[in-house]
Amino acid sequence: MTVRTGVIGVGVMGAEHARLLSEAISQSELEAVFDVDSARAAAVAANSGARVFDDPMVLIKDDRVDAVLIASSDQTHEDFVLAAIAAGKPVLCEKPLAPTVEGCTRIMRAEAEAGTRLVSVGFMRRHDPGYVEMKRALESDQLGRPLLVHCTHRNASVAPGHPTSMLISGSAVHEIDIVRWLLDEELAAVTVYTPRSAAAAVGTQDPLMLILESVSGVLIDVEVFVNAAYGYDVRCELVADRGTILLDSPAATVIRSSGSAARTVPADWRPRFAEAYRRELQDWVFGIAAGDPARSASSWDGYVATEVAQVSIRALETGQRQEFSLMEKPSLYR
Ligand code: ISE
Repeated sequence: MTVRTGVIGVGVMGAEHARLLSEAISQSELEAVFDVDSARAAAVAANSGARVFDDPMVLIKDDRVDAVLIASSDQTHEDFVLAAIAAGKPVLCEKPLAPTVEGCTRIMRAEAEAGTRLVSVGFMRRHDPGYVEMKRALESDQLGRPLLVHCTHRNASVAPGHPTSMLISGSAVHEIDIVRWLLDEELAAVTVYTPRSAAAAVGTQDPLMLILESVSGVLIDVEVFVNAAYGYDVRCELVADRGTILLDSPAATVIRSSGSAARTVPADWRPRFAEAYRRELQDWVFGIAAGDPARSASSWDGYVATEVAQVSIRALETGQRQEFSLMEKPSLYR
């Protein structure tokens, strides 16, 4: 079976997903695209032969669209995900599933009413070979129980006035998801620290330091620094009873010259997570073809990420440690 996908939103990430679906993914065709900027949609379609739609809701219902990928602006996600569920179609939604907890809850309710899981959330790090290897090492019991996780998340720069809350809801949300997935447990509480702000950070408190506590007592520190200047850098070190595992920033080459050894650092997340995006889409398409359309991050994971991010923003704003109180996990996701 070939899975024909319609992509809604072909900005930076959506255009990359569209390219992968049309060129790099097996059993996949890019069938349709929509973007609020019709010239952008036409440019993507011209390279792939996809049809351009001027109404995303018509795209979702179209008979030749088997599955929907949503990479439009955050506040539009909920309506498109709900429409895909109503049409009975698998849908992969970029994070956040919805910017509000209420929106995520409505999506979980719609999926429960449909009686089947159709929604995947684009937490691509779950498909990154490095994180997959970390999880495998933890599960093998070679290292014993996890005790601490040290996370670093740096972007080269953001636009002036980037809201400080976005350091949590747009960036640290990846760590929130990946540590839940690695540790296979929920988070219990958060404290957010605000060190001196970087000279390059205009109108933004940057960096932030989050200290998350897991239910079983693992402590996780997350440095989020979005004006790090030198490039994009994501690292993670897990400390366990009998050893540690370090996910370093990977580099294809090291240049040794003039008395130094230099590794290149990517400019942003697209080269760093290129393989993760490819594997995420391939696994999604193979899952749909095999009748198992939602085997990655679920609506439940999307809900938890939004809930934890929102409460962490409250911790930032109040300067107080905050505890998470998640709703009971619906049976569809157990
Ligand atoms: C961006 O929106 C992403 O999702 C990237 O993966 C993340 O690393 C970056 O910090 C965000 O701004």
